[in-house]
Amino acid sequence: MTTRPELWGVLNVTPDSFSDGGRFVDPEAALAQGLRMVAEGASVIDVGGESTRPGAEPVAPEVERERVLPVVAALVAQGIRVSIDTMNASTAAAAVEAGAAIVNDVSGGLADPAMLETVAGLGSQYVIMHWRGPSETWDAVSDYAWAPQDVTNELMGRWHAALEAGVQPERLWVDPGLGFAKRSEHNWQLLAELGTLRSIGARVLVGASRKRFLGALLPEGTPVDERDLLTAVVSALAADQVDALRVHDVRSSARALDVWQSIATAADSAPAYRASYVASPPLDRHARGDAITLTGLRAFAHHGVFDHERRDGQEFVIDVTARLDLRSAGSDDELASTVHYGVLAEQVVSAVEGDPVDLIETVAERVAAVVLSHGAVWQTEVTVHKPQAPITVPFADVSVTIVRGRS
Ligand code: PMM
Repeated sequence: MTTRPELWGVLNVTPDSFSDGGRFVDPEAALAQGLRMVAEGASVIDVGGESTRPGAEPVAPEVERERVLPVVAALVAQGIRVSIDTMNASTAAAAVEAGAAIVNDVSGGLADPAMLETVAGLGSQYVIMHWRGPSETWDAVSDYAWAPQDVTNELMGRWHAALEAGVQPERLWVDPGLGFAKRSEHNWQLLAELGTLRSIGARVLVGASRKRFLGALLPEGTPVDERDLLTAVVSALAADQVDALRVHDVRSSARALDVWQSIATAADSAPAYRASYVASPPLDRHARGDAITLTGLRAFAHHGVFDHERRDGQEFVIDVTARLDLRSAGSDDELASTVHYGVLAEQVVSAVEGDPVDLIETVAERVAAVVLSHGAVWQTEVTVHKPQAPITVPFADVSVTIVRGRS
């Protein structure tokens, strides 16, 4: 079952944010905008009091708190789930005290050394965004060997730091930080390979909304809010891979998710037999050919339609191919990132040696189910050989092969 991602509405109570600077500085206007975004489909309002726009003046934490706290409190009083977008531990603590449920830290705990411990004590959720430093350093730190892998590795480091500080894993989110020390191509690469981020095991938030790499697709001088259509397209295209999307215009992204959801629901309602022969390859084309293969597994069992086969038993030989994305295992060298072939071999043999059945087709289905019980495997090919089958003419081997996958 496909789950629709949440929409987090951006509420910048700053005089100088790049996309909506100055519009919601007045707490009443901010509350009205928050309520509007919730009515349009936002389940979280992300309140920020310091612009992260390149060149923006840093804001003292006291000023930041003066801006955000009345707005956080007013939204919370309306029963709205609030996230506080801050790099300052003191602002995070005050906002959670005022009722915020999430701390969204664009620095992933790097800007304020007190942040991780503070969050650990607060009990709130915590968004670790990918960050390589303040905007004035970006020119010097925007090189990546391969952005999806580098960003994932660096986020993994921050994720471990958060765990070490005492934040429980179920409270953590990760965010690739689109536009932060990333050139245009890096943002597109990250969007193309969001699956890599999922390997961290935390929920994934993505904020593409109105960012410059989208604006680069429009004629020069196009107003920033015309990037909302492009943002909405990103929302729909990323929906399979993320848990939440941080957007300024909730309405257009909610509409885009309606379209995505209608397609996803139709896919879920496909008849069960479809799953038995159609497998969806990973969205990521780079991983589609990856596989673990076991050949010549031997099992002794009592399958067959003849009495002597049931009584005496015979040898069955099994070949199995399990297709799964092996890139994380290849980069982190961790057994936990793949399927243990020794365990898989034992499971296959034990499935074949189970209760006797008439047909090797049935044995093959049993083996396929065992292989697919490993969640990472998206498709399996199983061949069951019966070299001593009761065939009255000389023969070398007889086998059946099936290909099964999850839909
Ligand atoms: N982008 C901005 C600010 N905060 N937080 C997260 N988690 N992810 C983002 O991509 C992100 C963020 C950029 O500025 P904006 O508030 O004007 O969108």
